[in-house]
Amino acid sequence: MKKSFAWLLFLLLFAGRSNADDGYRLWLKYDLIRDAAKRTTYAQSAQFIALTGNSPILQTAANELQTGLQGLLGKTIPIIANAGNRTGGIVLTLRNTPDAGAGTLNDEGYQIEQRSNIQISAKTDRGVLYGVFALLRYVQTGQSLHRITLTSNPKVRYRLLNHWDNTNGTIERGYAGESLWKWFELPATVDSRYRDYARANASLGINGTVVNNVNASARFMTDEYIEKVAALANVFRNYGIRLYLSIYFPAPKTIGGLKTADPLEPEVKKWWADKTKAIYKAIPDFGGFLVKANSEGEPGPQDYGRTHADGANMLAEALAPYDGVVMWRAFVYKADPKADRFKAAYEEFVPLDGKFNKKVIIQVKNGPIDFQPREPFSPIFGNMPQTPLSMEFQITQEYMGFATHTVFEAPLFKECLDSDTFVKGKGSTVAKVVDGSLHGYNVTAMAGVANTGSDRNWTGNPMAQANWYAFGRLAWDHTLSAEAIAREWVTMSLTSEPKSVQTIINMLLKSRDIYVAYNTPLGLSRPWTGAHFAPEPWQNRSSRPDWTAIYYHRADSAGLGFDRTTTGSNALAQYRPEVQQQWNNVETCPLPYLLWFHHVPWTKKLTNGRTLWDELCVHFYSGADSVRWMQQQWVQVKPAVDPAIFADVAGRLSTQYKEAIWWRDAWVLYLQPFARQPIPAPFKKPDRTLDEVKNLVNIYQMR
Ligand code: BDP
Repeated sequence: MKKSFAWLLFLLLFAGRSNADDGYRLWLKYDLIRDAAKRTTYAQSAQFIALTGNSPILQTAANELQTGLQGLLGKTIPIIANAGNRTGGIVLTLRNTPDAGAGTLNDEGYQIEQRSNIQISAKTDRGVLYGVFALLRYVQTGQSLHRITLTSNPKVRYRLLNHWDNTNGTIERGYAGESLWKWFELPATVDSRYRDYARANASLGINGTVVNNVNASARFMTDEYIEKVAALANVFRNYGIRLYLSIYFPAPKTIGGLKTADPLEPEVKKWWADKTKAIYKAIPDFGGFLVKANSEGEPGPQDYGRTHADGANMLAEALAPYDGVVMWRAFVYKADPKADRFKAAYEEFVPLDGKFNKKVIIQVKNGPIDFQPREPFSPIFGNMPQTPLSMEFQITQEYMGFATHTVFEAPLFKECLDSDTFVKGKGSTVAKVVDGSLHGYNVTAMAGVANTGSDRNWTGNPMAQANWYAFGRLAWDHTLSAEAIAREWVTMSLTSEPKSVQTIINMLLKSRDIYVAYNTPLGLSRPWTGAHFAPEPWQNRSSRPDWTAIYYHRADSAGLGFDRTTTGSNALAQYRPEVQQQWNNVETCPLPYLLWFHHVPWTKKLTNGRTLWDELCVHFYSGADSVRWMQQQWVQVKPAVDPAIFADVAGRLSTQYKEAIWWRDAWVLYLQPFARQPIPAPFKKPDRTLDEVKNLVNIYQMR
């Protein structure tokens, strides 16, 4: 009896929702706060919303505040033009001069203070908008507004999503449906979802979006497509989001009719200058260009004997009359059987330090290879002191189980950002390189490859919304902890019931290590080929060696792992001595990075006393078992989360479990003949053969 009363109370307080939740509202749910006392307290501070100043973004800010509070408090708060002598409201104010009290703010920062009114002030309307979302977050996460004082500035200037979306509606490495952009309908028909996309991003502080794939179509430079993207930009603008385009480097040839795309040719320069002018005519706040050049078969300046700097600078000159930037990607590697792909980007880019136009930012993936579940930080960070470097993270789970596996990426992002490059002594973290504080760059950026698509809930797996959220929050403030971010997201998106919140946070925080354990433990990488989903550690055939799996793990009868010390490729030499010291000794190298840097004998005793083979088995088996644990955790929160979301995630977790076992079996059965060791107790031999697993994968790869 007692128990059922407690449940009733709980349902009233936390779970009172009438409709199944389809996940569309993301973290901006604004469901009524069930606790009437709390509601009254908030309402006392929010009797009106006063707007001083006028701009479309300020208007957006006031409307967002009104909508949010309407949902949370269940009452319409009037928007008035001027607070006059009134008290007890929320005042949105632009303060342009530092002496007006906003001296500690940068252009997009905000300050929230409670005096007779709650003042949300900023130097720009975007700052006010971010302040509004911060205030709403406060209320959504149950914090008191009483005497609130909050000042926050974004730590990097350009905070962008990168969409790998194509003109035909597909998304490269997208797992949540089709592209959000309906190119066939644009510009005449403007889907209301574009606005919802913009507000979700603005609520995190994201201020730019590259709408098309880095493997770019030249069509985006045609008048037809410029008109289409301009229609998107018109929607995004009201939320402070600028639109950027990926470019196809030979566009002057393919659509411009020129004989060359050589960046030093005057006619090519002129073509880009004219094109840029046309884009700015249609999109006055256009953000700039993102470029993948001489990378994975994409053409670029090297095709004409020119450098990345020649190419990037030519585009920067085209952008010179405008407030736009060039984001030039450092994701390059050549098909050289003798080379170590790990070293390629550094070798091509570090010598160009100091040679780039000041409008150029070099966009570097977090790791030296390619968005692996765990990689050491890219050695480029810290080694180009005269060039602004942007961080590129991958939010979409290309290498992390697509939209099926639950993997919370904040710990991965943080691990990289908090890594110490030692370039200016201890504490020279990657984050300090990226936010410009280490080398004094004032052009700073962070990009995340988006995981959004046309699925109703945006990200396919409802839990993957947390990764979009985490990227945005960290792009604003990389000092936030993964736990704090998880807490915000869970509370706003899934439930506010304290025990369930904690259970889900625990599950999220462990999920990445669990994935790594069954997928690529101890520093293994790229056990996939084509589809990047199913295990194929046996893959040894491809048009290029670095597109096989055996290139990366190097399993043989002697051991496992890629020797990147002086006896091997010596990629470690690209890091500072302090970093080398952490990783170059097989006896002391931290286990998560071991096989990134060493070819380790199967029976070698590791720092924890186990042999390499036994340790691998522990990871594969306990990793797969931990997915069971995640399932159990999820079952416990069932009463506290929406039934539709519960069922969706539960289904995905059960597939994840099946696939984790598949990964475990594939690795163990493939590696065992090299290791010639028994599977250690208490683990049981897989109940299928290697051929059976291979067959499963073959079927998976069939069309
Ligand atoms: C790889 C992806 C490929 C991308 C490439 C890139 O498999 O689809 O085009 O990265 O970042 O991981 O350019």
